[in-house]
Amino acid sequence: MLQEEIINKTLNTTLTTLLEKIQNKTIKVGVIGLGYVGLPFLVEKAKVGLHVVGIDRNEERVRKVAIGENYIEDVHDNELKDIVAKGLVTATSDMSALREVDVIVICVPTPLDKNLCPDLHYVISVSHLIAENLKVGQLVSLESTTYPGTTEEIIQPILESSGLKAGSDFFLAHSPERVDPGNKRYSTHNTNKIVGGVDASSLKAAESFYRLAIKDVVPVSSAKVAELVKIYENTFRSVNIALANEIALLCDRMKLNVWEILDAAFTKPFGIMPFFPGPGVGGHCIPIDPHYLEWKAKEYHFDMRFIALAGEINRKMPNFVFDKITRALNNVKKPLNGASILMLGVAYKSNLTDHRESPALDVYRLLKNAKAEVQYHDPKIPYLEEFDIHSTKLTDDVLRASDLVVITTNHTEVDYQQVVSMASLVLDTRNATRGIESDKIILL
Ligand code: SAJ
Repeated sequence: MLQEEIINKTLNTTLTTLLEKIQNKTIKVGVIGLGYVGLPFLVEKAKVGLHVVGIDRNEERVRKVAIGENYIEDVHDNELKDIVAKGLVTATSDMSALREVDVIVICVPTPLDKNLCPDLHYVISVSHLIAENLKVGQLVSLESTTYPGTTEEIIQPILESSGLKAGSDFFLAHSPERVDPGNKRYSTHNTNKIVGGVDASSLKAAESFYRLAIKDVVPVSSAKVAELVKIYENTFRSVNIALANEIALLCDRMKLNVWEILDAAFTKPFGIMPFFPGPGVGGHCIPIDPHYLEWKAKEYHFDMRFIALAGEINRKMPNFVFDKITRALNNVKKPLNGASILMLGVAYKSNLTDHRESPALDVYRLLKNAKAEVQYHDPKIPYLEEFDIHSTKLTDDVLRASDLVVITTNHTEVDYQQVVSMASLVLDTRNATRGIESDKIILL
């Protein structure tokens, strides 16, 4: 038999062996990173009967997962308890556990550094640890959102430093997470999933794996394509949110109600999609991911101006809110210095307990620096470690004592009618008071 045929035969054997294990669900899965992407992913895979080991360097997370104690909002407590009780889930901080699995899924953060440049140190360090434990026949899939080229240009060489070859000895793919925190309709299971491999065999292996727990899998021609698809999705949101914010800035000057304009525009039954202004853009995705693409594009001497402009507009919204607060107090002859201000909501978006990158924190900083007396109430966030402050109980007295109430997150459980009745002035940056008539309300 020719050398070529021997290689192909081995290749096919390695791939077919993995595909068979996937199809008969005897594979074991390792999920690295047990955060808002990794833990829901782990649960979905265990729910279809796969044995999954959760791996995280955070011992507290490992301890909680090992005993089935949930800490992620989008995971149902009972589901995690149930799969742990069934013996389908274990957890460890020891990366050598990777030697026992067939599929390795990377769900670690991909943040920006202080200069808005990609910070891949989590991905890189995890890739080196995987390379130390990599075995023939394993599939490695990156879920973390990143710039096109990361899987092939960064991860693949690190993994191949093990001496194993991607596409023949092991398989490598990118399948971007599409988690929408707080979304009650779309979960990991019923959100269609993009999958791209570094080669045809890797795509075949990854597609087969993802189909076990996700209804619709969308294969694309490469890992790079899959990476760009996800970044485009988030850029689409960032740019459209920025457009809504820019219209709000113009309406402020034109003394027009931006919410009335947008509500009317969204009555159009086609060719438009609702986006709204706000105090800024928070979360771990929209303010961050598009800048991964902006950075990569420069390598091709290309300026992603929409991304830069959208980021600039969205980042200046907290200052715009601060400016509105200053003007509102000035109109009632109250200096900002010493004014008692109650901020309603610090989560980055409604009905979540997550306040990472929240624009409300920027507004709080600006008010503190201006020596206002600021407190906050957020029914979902009892304590802010960044400022070592606790959420104030929302009472009529607290509302009456405030010179201004600023609504920065529109949690649905807050009684905005009561807020408007008791407060003397309300700046509403989220149109949470929609339908309430009062001259106390100032809209963004
Ligand atoms: N925001 C606005 N106006 C809008 C929409 C959002 O100001 O019209 C603000 C929100 O208040 C929040 C920020 O933008 O502070 C981001 O909100 P988001 O819902 O766009 O982003 P995430 O990070 O909660 O979740 C998103 C997913 N959201 C949706 O698709 C609705 C999706 O883009 C990704 O699947 C996910 O990030 C991710 O993981 O990339």
